[in-house]
Amino acid sequence: MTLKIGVIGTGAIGKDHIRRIRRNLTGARIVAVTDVNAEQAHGVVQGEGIEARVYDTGLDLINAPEVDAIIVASWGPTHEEFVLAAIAAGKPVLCEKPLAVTAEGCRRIVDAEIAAGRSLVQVGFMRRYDRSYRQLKKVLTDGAIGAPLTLNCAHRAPEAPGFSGDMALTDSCVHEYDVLRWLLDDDYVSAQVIMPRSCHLGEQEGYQDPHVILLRTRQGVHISIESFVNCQYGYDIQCHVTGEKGIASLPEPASVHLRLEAKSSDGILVDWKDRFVDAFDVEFQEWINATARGEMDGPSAWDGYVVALTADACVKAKYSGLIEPISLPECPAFYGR
Ligand code: NAI
Ligand code: NAD
Ligand code: ISE
Repeated sequence: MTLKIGVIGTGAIGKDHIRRIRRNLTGARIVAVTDVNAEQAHGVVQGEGIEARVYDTGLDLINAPEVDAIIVASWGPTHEEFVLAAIAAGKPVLCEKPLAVTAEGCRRIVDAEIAAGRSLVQVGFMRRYDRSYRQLKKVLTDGAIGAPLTLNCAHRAPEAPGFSGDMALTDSCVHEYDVLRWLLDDDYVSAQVIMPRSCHLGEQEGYQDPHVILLRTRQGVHISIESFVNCQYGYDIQCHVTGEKGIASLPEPASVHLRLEAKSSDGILVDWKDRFVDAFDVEFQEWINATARGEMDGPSAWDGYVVALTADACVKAKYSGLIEPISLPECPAFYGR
């Protein structure tokens, strides 16, 4: 069976997902697209040479009879409406992060999915599908370094086009909030945000950069995340876990080691698309396979909601200067945790 997919949003990442489904993956076909910029949507259909109908609105696409499943890759503030409409139509939906721009919006999605009685929603937290994070998780699960005690992480990007305000806490570090609780199989109880001296590039754009985010988990693990989105030198994701008897570090992306002109060096990637290209492929292939079986086994609406509550606590902590509690409601049995 070929899964017939409709894509909402044909911008940077929507276009990329269409390309990967057409060229790299199996079991699915793009049959419909839409974008508020209709010209761009038509351009993507032509450019990729796909036979897909261009719809006027996301709601038309969701309700189109030929569409089996939906990918939401439009701007964050549009996600909630589209995910709720997909649930109402009874169609599986993979929504790029954030699930919704407020925790209340995420909760509405959780409640709607439970009321529908079927798992339909997956959130685009692709790091869970990254080979290096999966390797690190296996080391922890196997108990190789004993119980994890502290984590030292970094989310560094060379530049942050379009960033403003607290987006480091609400837009990019959401990947850390998700992948670290998945890695530890734990949940957060508190957040603190420390603001070091700001870099010039952040200051020019009117926002603080870097931030240091401190999270504590139920099991008492202490996590430190350096978020630095104007670091200039590369796109660099780090995660080092100190356990009772050893340290496990996220493997570096493979690169040819050079000894050249009196220097010994390794390359560093600069674009998140390159760093996680394989993870996106695995994420979408696994989603297509599970959806074709009538299942849903990726990051859930509940995970999207927990991440939103964590982001809210981090923003609160940034301005209060205090350690802010993260009070998670009990996970509904529907999400099986
Ligand atoms: P973008 O701005 O390049 O593309 C968004 C597209 O959505 C635009 O073409 C825009 O015209 C369209 N759009 C906006 N509102 C719409 C609506 N109501 N109906 C139809 N189309 C609409 O943005 P980008 O970078 O592609 O990001 C899209 C989403 O992907 C965001 O939610 C972002 O957070 C997420 N994202 C996820 C990443 C990841 O690592 N998983 C990385 C980058 C983005
Ligand atoms: P983008 O601005 O390049 O593309 C967004 C597209 O959505 C635009 O083409 C816009 O016209 C369209 N759009 C907006 N509102 C729409 C609507 N109501 N109906 C139809 N189309 C609409 O943005 P992007 O970089 O592609 O990011 C899109 C989403 O992907 C964001 O939610 C972002 O957070 C997420 N994202 C995730 C990752 C990741 O690592 N998982 C990386 C980048 C972006
Ligand atoms: C972007 O929004 C993402 O989601 C990327 O994965 C992230 O690492 C990048 O820094 C963000 O801007």
